[in-house]
Amino acid sequence: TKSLRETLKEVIPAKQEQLKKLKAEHSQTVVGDVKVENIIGGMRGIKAMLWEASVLDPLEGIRFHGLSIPECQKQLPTAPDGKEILPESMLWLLLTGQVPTTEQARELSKELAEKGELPKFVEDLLDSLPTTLHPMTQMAIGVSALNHDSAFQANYEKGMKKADYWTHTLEDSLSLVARLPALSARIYRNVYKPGTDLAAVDKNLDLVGNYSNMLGFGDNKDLTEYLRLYIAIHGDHEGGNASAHASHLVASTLADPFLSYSAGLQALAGPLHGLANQEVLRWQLNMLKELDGKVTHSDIKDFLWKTLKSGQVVPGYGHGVLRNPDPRFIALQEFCDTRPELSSSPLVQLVKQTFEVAPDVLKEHGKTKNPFPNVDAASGCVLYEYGLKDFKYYTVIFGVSRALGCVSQLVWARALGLPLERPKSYSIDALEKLIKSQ
Ligand code: CMX
Repeated sequence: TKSLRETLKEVIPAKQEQLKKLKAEHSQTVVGDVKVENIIGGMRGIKAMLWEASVLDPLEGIRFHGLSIPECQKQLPTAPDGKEILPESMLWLLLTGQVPTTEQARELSKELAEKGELPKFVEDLLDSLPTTLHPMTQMAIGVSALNHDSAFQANYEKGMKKADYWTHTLEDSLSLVARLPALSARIYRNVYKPGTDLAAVDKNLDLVGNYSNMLGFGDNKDLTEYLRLYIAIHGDHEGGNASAHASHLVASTLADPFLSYSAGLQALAGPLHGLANQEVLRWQLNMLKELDGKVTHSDIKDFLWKTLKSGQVVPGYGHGVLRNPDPRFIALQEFCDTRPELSSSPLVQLVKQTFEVAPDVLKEHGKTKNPFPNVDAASGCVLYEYGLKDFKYYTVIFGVSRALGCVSQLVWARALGLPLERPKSYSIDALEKLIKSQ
């Protein structure tokens, strides 16, 4: 069986060659144009980034190295006691473009568990933060501080060769992913369960088995399975989304994976991005309370209009790229359908019923380009039903997941020698001048 490092050593030269050929033959080929609406409209639709691990189709949703979510669910190894995708398998796929064998996935689980302890100073740093500080801010601080031990930075200072960049980036990336469960669980303990014991990293458990255990939910096998699925399928969503793009931009300065991913987390903490899952739950719980158990389609419709008329967005609906229901939302709904305790929950039912009503209301409202649910519409209600009710914490779980894609791209960016990002910007005056000169 080949190790992760051996597999990467094999696949990287072919990709380097492919890019070299593309550059030589097509550097001047035009693949799109830039309109003023793109410049003032958040760069939507501009084809401007190279991102290896996944590509998002507006109608079909995400594919990881060509594999759709249902294909990943069929092909990627699971935990020994589980049926859901193991995030380690997803990480292997994102990094190498290959489906790992069960043995390869187990080896990666073992390596991550061995590297999973936090340095003492990071534990002390997290313990010193006020519990009123948002868990996402704490996470970004903790991840940033892990750069103390960055192999990339240490070797860069020693003057390493460019050809060695990716190997040290890979070591940092694995160390970052390995430490996220202990880091994130410590934040959870400090904020929501102060004074309780925190389990140590168990060398025999997979990444999420450990995470769930350290969160205090180790006995809840259903929640652990849900977290595996959630973390695997949130892992990457091509490069232009705010967290991936922020992480990629910072990485393009040759900042190490810890600093780069800390920037990704800061972007994830915004309400239009990762924070939406906490907003969805708050909003659905309010709806449940206000409708007082008597939930009909017409009641949901009225509630949706009330939200829209008060000038707020319907959280969990809409997307910058997608134009259909998000396949990640569908995968999470299917998880709920297979478990009686979830399918009978009024909250989970309400999420489903909202899906039956909201697209038509949003179409009638007429603003959003995508009236369908994104992944955040479903993710929080399951956590809530399984007893993880602290919804300010939910984006941290997204943050554990999104690292998989961001670090995979970082390894590829170093292996392919991608340059510093530096797009051109214009002031309004300069843009007007540019338009006149056309
Ligand atoms: N409810 C009401 N109005 C919405 C809407 C929604 N769910 N989604 C978009 N709109 C509005 C926008 O606010 C915008 O209005 P203005 O013209 O007044 O500014 C208009 O429709 C056009 O927006 P769009 O092009 O369809 O959407 P964007 O690409 O600008 O934004 C997103 C995408 C996700 C930020 C937006 O749909 C939204 O705010 N959704 C709710 C929050 C959410 O669920 N975020 C999570 C996204 C998933 C993730 O990345 O984590």
